[in-house]
Amino acid sequence: MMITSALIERRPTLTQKEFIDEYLLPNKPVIVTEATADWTLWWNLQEWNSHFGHEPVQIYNNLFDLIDVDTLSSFIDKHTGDNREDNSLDAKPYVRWYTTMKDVDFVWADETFREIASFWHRPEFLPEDGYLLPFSGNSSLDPTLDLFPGKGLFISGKGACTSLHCDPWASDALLCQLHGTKIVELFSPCKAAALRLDLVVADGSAQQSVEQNAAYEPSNRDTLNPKEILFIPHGWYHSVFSETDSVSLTWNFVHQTTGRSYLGYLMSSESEKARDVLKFFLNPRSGIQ
Ligand SMILES: O=C(O)CCC(=O)C(=O)O
Repeated sequence: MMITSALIERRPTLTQKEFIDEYLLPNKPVIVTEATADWTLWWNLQEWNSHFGHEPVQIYNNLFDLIDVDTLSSFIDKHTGDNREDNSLDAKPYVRWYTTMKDVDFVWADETFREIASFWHRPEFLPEDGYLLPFSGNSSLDPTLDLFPGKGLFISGKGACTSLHCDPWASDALLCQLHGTKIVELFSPCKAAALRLDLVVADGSAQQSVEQNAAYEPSNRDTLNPKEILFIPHGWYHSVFSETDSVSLTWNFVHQTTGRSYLGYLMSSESEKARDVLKFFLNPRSGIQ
């Protein structure tokens, strides 16, 4: 099949105004390459293991179904590096170690994020305030400290993937690549209907038939490298393949700039499914540390 997908636009840095006017408002993906220049979180898997290996983490399948809870060191031993247990083509387990997203006790990553807070900072292109999700009122938010929906560490072995999906809550996302490389495919919202989405989302096996059909070619296909930040706009279906063992840091948000789509989502029956998460993040204080 001829691949004609475009690369994702890359910018070294962006001001907040440039980010809002050129990407957030027009709902367009971008990779920012130098916004993390002074972060110091470039740990390899052994370093993550030595800092947090004893911690229990959330382990998911190729989408967002929780399949296990195990220690990080056990996951790293079994599913990464040369000792990788699983060389089959089956979906490989994936650590998606989220911080608190609803009012229940769980193996959330909150404490780990507190411990790494001094090793990174809010990318300067991202607004400090004006958030609708989490609802921040007049306060500013800091992703190193405050809770955001979908905030977490994604840790995966070579060959693991996150199958085609669209992020919930009509939210935008940042995916910051800390270690290893990932191949990212993005489908613009105008392709959504053609993807027969309910089938693809409900059953990861449909992914393959989508990939084999030229009509479903991604709008963009690119490799996300260490230190780069990918902006994934709301309504864009995407899949992500770990080309190597990988560590990423991610969070979702809705800024007032995209409030109109968010309002449409809140008024739709779709938002019913996310009632617990919305309730948690719409309480002005619950996400703010
Ligand atoms: O990095 C990944 O595997 C998945 C990232 C993603 O798709 C997301 O955060 O929505």
